[in-house]
Order: sequence, then structure tokens, then C-alpha cells
Amino acid sequence: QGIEKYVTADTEEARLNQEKYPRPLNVIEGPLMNGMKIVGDLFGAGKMFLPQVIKSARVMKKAVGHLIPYMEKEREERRATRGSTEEEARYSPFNLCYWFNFQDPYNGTIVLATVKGDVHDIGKNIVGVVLGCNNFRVIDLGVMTPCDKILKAAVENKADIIGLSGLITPSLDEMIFVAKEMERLAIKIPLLIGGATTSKTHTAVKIAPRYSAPVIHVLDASKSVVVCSQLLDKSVKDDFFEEILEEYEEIRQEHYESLKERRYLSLQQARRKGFHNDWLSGYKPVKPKFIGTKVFEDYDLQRLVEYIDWKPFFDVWQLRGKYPNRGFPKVFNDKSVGEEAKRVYNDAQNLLQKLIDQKKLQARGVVGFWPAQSVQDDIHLYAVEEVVGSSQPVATFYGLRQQAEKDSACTDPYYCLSDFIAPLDSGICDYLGLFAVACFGVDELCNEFRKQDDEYSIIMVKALGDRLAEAFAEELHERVRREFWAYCSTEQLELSDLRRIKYEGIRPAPGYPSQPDHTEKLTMWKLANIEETTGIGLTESLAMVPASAVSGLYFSNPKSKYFAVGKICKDQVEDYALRKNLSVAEVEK
Ligand code: B12
Repeated sequence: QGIEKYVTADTEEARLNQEKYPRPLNVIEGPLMNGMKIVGDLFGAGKMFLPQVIKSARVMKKAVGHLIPYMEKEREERRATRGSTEEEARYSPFNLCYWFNFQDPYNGTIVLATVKGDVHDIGKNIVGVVLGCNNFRVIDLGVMTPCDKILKAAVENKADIIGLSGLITPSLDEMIFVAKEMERLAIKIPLLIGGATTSKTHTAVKIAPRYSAPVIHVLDASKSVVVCSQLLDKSVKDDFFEEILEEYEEIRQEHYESLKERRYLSLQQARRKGFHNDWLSGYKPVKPKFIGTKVFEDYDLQRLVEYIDWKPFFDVWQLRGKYPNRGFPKVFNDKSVGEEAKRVYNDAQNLLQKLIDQKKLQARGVVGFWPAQSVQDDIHLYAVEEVVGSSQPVATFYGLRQQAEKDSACTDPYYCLSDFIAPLDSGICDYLGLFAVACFGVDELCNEFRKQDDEYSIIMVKALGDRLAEAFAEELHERVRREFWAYCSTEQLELSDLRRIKYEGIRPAPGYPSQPDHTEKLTMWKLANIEETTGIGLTESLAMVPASAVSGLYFSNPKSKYFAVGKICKDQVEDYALRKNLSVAEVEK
């Protein structure tokens, strides 16, 4: 269960039992490590849930923390009799190797890192704790880790495995780079790939061919234990690698076959079959209540709480009920995970209220509106209505259009976001909005919890920060529709309808399927001066800092809808590169 209350007393009782445990270290080797093994086994067997595992790791750390002063006292006494040794110089209290006289007590060492330019680490942290519970030594290098730091740490610590994590698509390229570097430097240890944006197909097609040692995509934390154990078990590792090689070869073949089968329209054809709105007799764009930006410096967090969508929160904790108890709050009725879901939800409520009351978190954001017109697949924005249609837009957003041929029975257009904005030749002045919101203070809180070795609270705070950022985006969008743009000033929707996107208009984000190009964020940041006014920054891979952040564009047209651009052809890549003044190679990424 991961209950902390009695652990110090229990550990002390064991330590005092000198007959059974002559040295404090024996308490770690014995009951504590055995306990963690049981936790690992139960989690592997699906009989224990993630929050309990993370809390158990916290209990283990607390117990070890209690024993360390006694182990240090023992060490001082030994030093007094034997003098200082080279091993003493490498002393680090939480490195069990030291206490085990450098006879490695671990199943293996894994270096984990979120790659350069990416700031997300909830998934990686979970994997780290779960592997730790299964007696792996985990060296976690944190977020935004450059390749050379990862490889240096792997060599210095004689790592058995390297694990990379990433949430956004630019991280995939960085993972390819790490794999190439590992090959170049003749590193032979397995490379694990994980994180929301990664996939088995991408790993098989793009990463694995760059490195001759095993490269394996790992779907979630529980699978990471199975994979690491197989990779380090001398009796099965070669067979396991063979198996992976075969499986990934099949995936590559299937992928290349499916590419051959797919048919595409030329960009010209796709544009002809785009979504053509009847701008003259149909919907007339509504003018927002202001042009330019509005900054929110310290948004009321309390008003965001009811907008929180809790379902993704339970996804983080891997607590998914089975039909008919899927989703929030039905998950509480689930026979298997219901109780644990309630517990973790109560912990979340208590912490959230405390953080809001004590003003430990801060929500900051910006919205902005500009007159706009589309020019083919692009959207031109103007400072004022008077100059709309002139050749000098203040900013241009570049769009990508669907090209994969649709079923012959399907009459859907080949969408591009620009289709939802009145075109230049209509003479109509349309509008486009944008927003960026974030929850600040999460990192500072995590640093505090890290000092207490409290990984459970770290994951909890990060998950809450993400929920608040997303709730902020949801609530602000509602205010935009009713108040700031006011194209739906009488809208009255239930929260469940908001979640089912029953409102008019859309808020696609760069990186999401209708505009997969993250570099569009650079235009947003410049246009609305986002970094200066809100403090929300961009990394070299265009991840937003802080991590709990969301940004996007607002379209008001009632016919606008979410779609996935999907795969595009060379003609569009070249056209897009020309329009954006980028090289074809950069766009192909
Ligand atoms: C919740 C969520 C968010 C949260 C934050 C998530 C976070 N802190 O990690 C918020 C709301 C802040 C967010 C914001 C954005 N998001 Co988002 N988000 C998601 C969502 C819905 C779930 C991700 C998640 O947290 N899962 C739960 C965690 C625990 O899982 P995980 O990280 O995948 O980790 C598990 C495994 O992957 C694995 N694992 C992870 N790392 C490793 C490492 C190793 C070594 C191993 C072995 C295993 C392993 O084990 C973990 C535990 O089981 C996904 C879609 C999806 N369903 O995946 C989109 C998604 C990741 N987001 C996406 C995007 C685009 C964004 C934004 C750029 C949108 C925007 N413009 O505002 C921003 C970027 C934020 C930033 N700071 O830059 C895209 C990314 C793809 C892309 N094109 O780049 C996705 C895939 C949605 C989509 N389909 O387009 N997002």
C-alpha cells in the first residue's frame, strides 16, 4: 500500500534486532529489498497499482534514510581503524554499491533521460521508480538532456541500458541522433525508446536501423521491467534480441508496403477539393471585442478547478476502469482499480486545494485576435482592419493540406486550416485568434519534494499542473467564445459538452494533427510577444517551458473542425518549404 506511518518505527525495530541483522545494511539487504521485490512482482502481475508502487518506493527511501546515519557511524568507526581508502572517496549515501562494498547489488544499471529540447518527464519518472522497485540502479539525467551528457553518464556508470523519453515530435529526431552517435562511438548496450510521441513503427523504421545493438520501443512502465530483465538475462538476451530484430524487420516491410499502397492527390487537386465555404451568402465573421492581445498575469486558479478533465489524470496513474466503468467518475465503481482511484483522487484534491490556498502555483496566459484572410493554404494576419488584403501582413501562418486519397464513397473535402478563414478574393475581413497558457511553480515544488525523496508527490504535482494548464485553455476558450470574441455570446454548455467539443469553433495547436509543424509556434510567440508578457518560453525543439503549458489558434467559423493532415507528398513539402523560406530537408523532418 505504500503506507509511511510505521516505517521508521519498523526499521528501527529491525535495526535493534542485532541478532538477526548485525549491521544496519542487513536491514536493507533483507526485509527492505525483499519488500520491494514483492512490490515489483505484484505490479508485474497486475495485482498492485502504480500509485501504490510509487508510494512503496517512497517508503523504501524513508527507511534507507533512517538507516544511513547508523551506516555512516559504522563507516566512521571502520575508517578510524583502517584509514581512508579509494572507495571512501567515491562515497555517496544513497548509492547502495558503496554500502555493498562495491559488489553491485542491482539487477543492472539504466541511464534514463528526456532528450534535448524536450521538457516532459512524468512518464520517464514513472519508469524510473518502477525499475528502481525492481532492483535496477536508475541514473536519471532529467529533462532537456544533450546526447553527449547521456553517453558520458552511460560510460562513466558502466550502464547496461540507455532509455530515452520524449513527448513531442521534434524529440524523435533527437532520438535518431542519439542512436547514430551510439553507433559511431561503438557503444554496444541496448537503447530503449519511450514517451507519448514514440511508436513501435517509428522505432523500427527510423531509429533501429541506425544502431546495431538492440533498440526497443517500450509502451509503458510495466513493460519496461520485462524488457530490461530480458535484455540483462544472459540465458535469454540473445534470443530476445533475435525476436525483436525479426519483429522490427516485419514492421518495416509492412510499413514500406503500406506506403506503396497509399494513393495521394497532387497538391493542386487537393486544393481544388478543399473545403470551400460559401462566404458571400453564408456565415459572416464576427469581429472580436478587441484587436491585439490581452494578458492574464495571475489567473484565478479556483475558477479553473471545475474545468479540470480528470480522465487524463487517471491515465497518468494507469488506473483505467473496464467497461462500463471507464472514465471519470465511473472509474470509482470499477471492481479492480476503483478503490485505488478514489485514494489517488483524494490525495490530488487535498494537495490541489493546499497549493491553491498557499498560492504555490500561478496561472499566466495571453489571448490575442487579429484581422485575417486566407491566401491559398496560408493565413495572413493584419494589425488593423483598414489594411486587410494589403501586401504587408504582420504575420503569416502556413497551413498543410490533406493529400491522402479518401475512399471513393467519401465526399469529405481535403482540409487545410486556412479553409476556415475568408479568402483574400472574397473581400471579407475575417479574424484569427491565438492563446498560450501555463501553470507556473511546478518545478519549484518538485525541487522541494525531491529533497524529501518524495517521487509520489512529484508526479502528483506535475499531473496537477498539466490538468490546470489544460483547464485554463478550456475555460479561456469558453470566455473567448462568450466574452472576448463573443461569436457565441449566449452559449450555455454543460462541462460534459465542452469535453465532447460541442461548441462552435476550434482551437488547434501546433503539433496536433491539423497543424503538425511545431515551428508555427515561433510565429505565435513573435506576434503576441508571448515570452515577454507571460514568461512562457520555447526550447530549441519548440517545447514550451514550463512543461505544463498549452498554446494554439482560435477559429470561429461554425464549420471549422478538427482533422488530421496525415501523410503529405513531395510536391507539398517543396511548396511549403518555398512559402516558409525553409530548406526541403528542414520541412521533411
Ligand atoms: C496529457 C498531455 C499533455 C499535457 C502534458 C503531458 C506531460 N507533462 O507529459 C499538456 C496538457 C501540458 C500537453 C501539452 C502539449 N501537448 Co500533449 N498530450 C498529452 C497526452 C493527451 C497524454 C500524454 C501523457 O501525459 N500521458 C501519460 C504519461 C504518464 O505517459 P507517457 O509520457 O507516454 O509515459 C509512459 C510511456 O510512454 C512510457 N515511457 C515514457 N518515457 C519512457 C522512457 C523509457 C526509457 C521507457 C522505457 C518508457 C517510457 O512509460 C510511461 C509510463 O507508463 C498526449 C496524447 C497521448 N494520448 O499520448 C498528448 C500529446 C503528447 N501532446 C502533444 C502536443 C502536440 C502537445 C503540445 C505541443 C500542444 C500545444 N501546442 O500546446 C503541448 C506541448 C507542451 C509543452 N510544454 O511543450 C502531441 C505530441 C505529438 C506531436 N505532434 O508533437 C500528443 C501525442 C497529442 C497528439 N496526438 O497530437 N500535453
